[in-house]
Amino acid sequence: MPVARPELSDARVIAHVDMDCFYVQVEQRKQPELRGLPTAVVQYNSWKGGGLIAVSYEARKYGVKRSMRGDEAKEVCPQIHLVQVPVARGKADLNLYRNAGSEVVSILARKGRCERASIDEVYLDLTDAAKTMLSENPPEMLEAVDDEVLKSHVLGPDEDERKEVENVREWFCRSSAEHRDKLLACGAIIVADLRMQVLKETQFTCSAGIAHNKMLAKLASGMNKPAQQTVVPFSSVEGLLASLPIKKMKQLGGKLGNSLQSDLGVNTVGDLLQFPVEKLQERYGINTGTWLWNIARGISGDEVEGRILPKSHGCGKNFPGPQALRKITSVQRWLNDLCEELSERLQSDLDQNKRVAHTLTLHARAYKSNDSDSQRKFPSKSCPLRYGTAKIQEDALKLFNSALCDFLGSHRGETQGNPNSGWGVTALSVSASKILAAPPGTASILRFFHSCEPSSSSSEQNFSEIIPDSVPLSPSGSLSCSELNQAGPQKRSSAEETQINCGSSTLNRDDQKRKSSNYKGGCSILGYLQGSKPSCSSSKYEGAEIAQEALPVPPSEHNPGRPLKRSPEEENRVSQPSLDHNLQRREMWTYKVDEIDPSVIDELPPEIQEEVRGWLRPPKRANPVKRGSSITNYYLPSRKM
Ligand code: TTP
Repeated sequence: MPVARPELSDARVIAHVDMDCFYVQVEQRKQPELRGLPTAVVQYNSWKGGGLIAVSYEARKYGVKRSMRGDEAKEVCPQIHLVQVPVARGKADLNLYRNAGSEVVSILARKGRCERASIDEVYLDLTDAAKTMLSENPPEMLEAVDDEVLKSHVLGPDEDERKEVENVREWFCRSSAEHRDKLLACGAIIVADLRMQVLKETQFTCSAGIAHNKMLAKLASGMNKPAQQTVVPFSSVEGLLASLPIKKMKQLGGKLGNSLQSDLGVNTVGDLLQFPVEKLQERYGINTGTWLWNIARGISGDEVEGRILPKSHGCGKNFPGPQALRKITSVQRWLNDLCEELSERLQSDLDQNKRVAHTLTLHARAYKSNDSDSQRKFPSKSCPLRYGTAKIQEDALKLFNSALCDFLGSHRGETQGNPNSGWGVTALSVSASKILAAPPGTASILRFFHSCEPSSSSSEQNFSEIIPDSVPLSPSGSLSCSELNQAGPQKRSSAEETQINCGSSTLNRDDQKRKSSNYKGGCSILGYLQGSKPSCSSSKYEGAEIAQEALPVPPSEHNPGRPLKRSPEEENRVSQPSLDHNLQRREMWTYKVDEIDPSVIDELPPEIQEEVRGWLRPPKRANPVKRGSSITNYYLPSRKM
């Protein structure tokens, strides 16, 4: 639902930058021989050569469109080069394009607040940079204006201005211009420069819109493509909106736009001007009514959010027609693949950006084969996200089972005996959201355990306890799942919360125990590392025991690949917990203490640093361990995990 926000100031300078035929450009950079040739990127499947998802401007001249199949594109443009999207785990692998988008964002973010709006679009708030330029180096004082600036399109100056301005150079350099237009001119000069930097550093072209708010900037960026920019002076807003078809406006492409057309006879955004705000509010509610009244006047107070990283991560796949999944085992297989990819992306987000996601959501599209009520939506379900591929897979399957129960509704009885009958899944996706900065030390702890654990699953187990749950246990003690409105914010009301308690999908007591033993500020590191143990132990002995379990000594000449073997006396001591026993365990924990990278400890929360340092005080040892042979190697960043 659109949100009505008053315009903060009409002297803001906002740019929307959109890459040109982005996937094609990424592929052309990989294969430079394709540059300048009609090219399209195809999401391959065997039906008619797969679907086109990006089309070069050269191919568009021949009438090739994104909606076409590969075979159709060949018919209208026989010389077209079709490049397939890379495939991993049986589905499109978009990492290449995501990373290319990140390269661009890092350049565009140099001049102001930057919001990554999609894989290839960015909003910039250049107000401060434009103000600085206007005060220090105003365009009217420039001896030469860059060619890229002069290629800008300045939207329809009104009659008075037209007399005054004969060409783009004059528009940029007018000393008589209004202050807000002078700021826009500075913004456009900055954007032209940024676009040149993007081209030089990445070989990609992009187009941009420069205006006083996000809505107008976005409208303008698509007006002149490829590799051009369009400026919307204040005086041209009314003219721009007067002829803009209502469906072209973001958020008016669907039901709301249909209603405006059929119920109010509104065809262009400008047509909305005739309706008083009360009438629009009465018909569409206070918020939407106010928003409609605002957009008719080019008013939009949305701010550029300072966010260059994605808000969520998602992996999905469609299973059209005969490919629909009809068995739990097939769903599980695909879910496992999707969760594996999601887990990898969460891991690299944590490593690179020190961020953790807190909510796991499952979405699907499905049908019931023997039900006339085929409109029923497959509910989306979410739960707190536990890190580690196996845990994400396990939770995603539980969410699916729970959603399937709800979806089947009254048919549940019939299908419970055979959950593999009577339904088909045509799309499946998992996403991770509510991404926040990781608590200090999280990444180090994870690296620490990943480095030392021979099997990733046990390290994942430990790490999963580090993530605070986003949803508390429900009063009954079972883990809550909530249905999410896919389009809206992930706000959870108690009414929305539904427990997973459907047959095999009920989360087990181990899950509950883990939830209740999460780290609470001030507890020991044990709370971070071992959710199934008492979370707030004050005993270093227990700490040593856990550390020992969590840190198998890596193979070395002192320990050739198997646990330390105890002597008979040691065995005796182990059978009776005693001070000696503690020391023995402590000895095992401190076995390679002098080789532990202190920076790992520095990153832990202060309240547990002291405790850990207590464990790590180097004991006097008769036989120092040979350096380079053991845990040090496991910590080295260059070590391949
Ligand atoms: P767009 O920005 O919509 O389009 P584009 O960059 O290919 O072309 P234009 O110059 O007209 O902006 O999409 C960006 C990329 O996202 C696009 O290159 C491919 C991908 N994409 C899909 O995979 N599926 C889709 O349905 C759309 C619209 C885009």
